[in-house]
Amino acid sequence: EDNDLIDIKHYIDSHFVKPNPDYFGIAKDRNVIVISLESTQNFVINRTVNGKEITPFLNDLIEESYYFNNFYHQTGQGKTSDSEFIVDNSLYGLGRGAVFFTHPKNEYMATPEILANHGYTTASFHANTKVFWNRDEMYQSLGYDRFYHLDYYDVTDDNSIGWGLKDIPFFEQSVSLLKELPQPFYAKLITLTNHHPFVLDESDTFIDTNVTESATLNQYLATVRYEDEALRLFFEQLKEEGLYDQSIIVIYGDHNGIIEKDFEVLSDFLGKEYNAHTVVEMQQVPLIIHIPGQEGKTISTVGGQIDLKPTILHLLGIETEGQLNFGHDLFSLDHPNLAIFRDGRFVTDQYIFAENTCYVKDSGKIIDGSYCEHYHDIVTKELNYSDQIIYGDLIRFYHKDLYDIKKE
Ligand code: GP9
Ligand code: MN
Repeated sequence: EDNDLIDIKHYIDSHFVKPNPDYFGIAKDRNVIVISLESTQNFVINRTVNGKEITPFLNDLIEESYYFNNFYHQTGQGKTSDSEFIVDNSLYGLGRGAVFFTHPKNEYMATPEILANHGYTTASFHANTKVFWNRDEMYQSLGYDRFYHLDYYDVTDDNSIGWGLKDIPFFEQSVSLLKELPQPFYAKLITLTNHHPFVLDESDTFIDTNVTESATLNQYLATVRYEDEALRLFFEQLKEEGLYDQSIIVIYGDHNGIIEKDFEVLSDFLGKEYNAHTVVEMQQVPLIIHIPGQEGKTISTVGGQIDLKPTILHLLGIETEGQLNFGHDLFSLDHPNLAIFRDGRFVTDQYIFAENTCYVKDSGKIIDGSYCEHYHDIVTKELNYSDQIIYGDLIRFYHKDLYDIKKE
């Protein structure tokens, strides 16, 4: 097993890309507020229904943030928990099952643990039972000091819908908890209202979204609009509590909300042909990195959730060279522009590969498979290596040999 690790480490080390010096450390010592947006796909950004924006707040926010408009979710059956796993570890989830359930006792080297070693308080906020997705157990292995789960929230019939506490009261109550945390902190907040079956109270419905023949898609657009309002209020509260200026806010979508049965309707709604290329595009989720005091810009690097760990650590001025990360800093000028999906599909700056077909990324035209061939080896290798790390619990060797030595 030690030998497997040596090969893997060699592969990762040889694919390391240097941070961009213009961005390295620009958020040093700031709080990090990570917001996982339930089922939020990128197509809602800057789109209107009946002349009204679906995400008016986010549309304004991206004008003063780093907005990644070529960013993909990479989750599998573990849904939200997979996104959490990928984001915090820069490892892939598993091809079957959810790592949060199958390997919670492994040794990891996750962002919260690393930041705890740098004096950060680390916490996750989510108004569901602590055992859901086995979070209470897995969070300990990821290095979260605190988990504010259902028991910490005041949940009533009035302030809940669907899966539980609505996003607006969730953020309100979370701010009260957040302001008590010793700073700097790494805090992850996970929303819930925009979850299938996308139910909403009349009073929380801000736009008329009866625009497609899919009731699910229509309701989805309305719950996304509600989530956007919750974010707007959350930013106001951060400012009121004096938490805004000394923080950076990282917002990403966890995975698709619209599933296969509605792909065709969604393609129509987006004005696209329904094919494997369009379905890959649907795997885009928003990534917004808001750094108060910085203008930001739109960045079109092709990346995925796997890239967030090195991206965040580099913004905080923490080196990641030598870590076992499959992702790359999204600000790096040498980012490989590759997003690998768990099922082997992938996106590059030029091509999309899906259903054994190579497409030109921008036009959607089918081209000779040889154009995509060069990537197959990398894709297979990365997914296999990541699986080996998880199934073999290989990071425990890494700790022993390298990580602990580095810490001393
Ligand atoms: C549950 C929430 C939703 O706590 O994170 O989980 P999902 O079904 O999206 O994986
Ligand atoms: Mn989810």
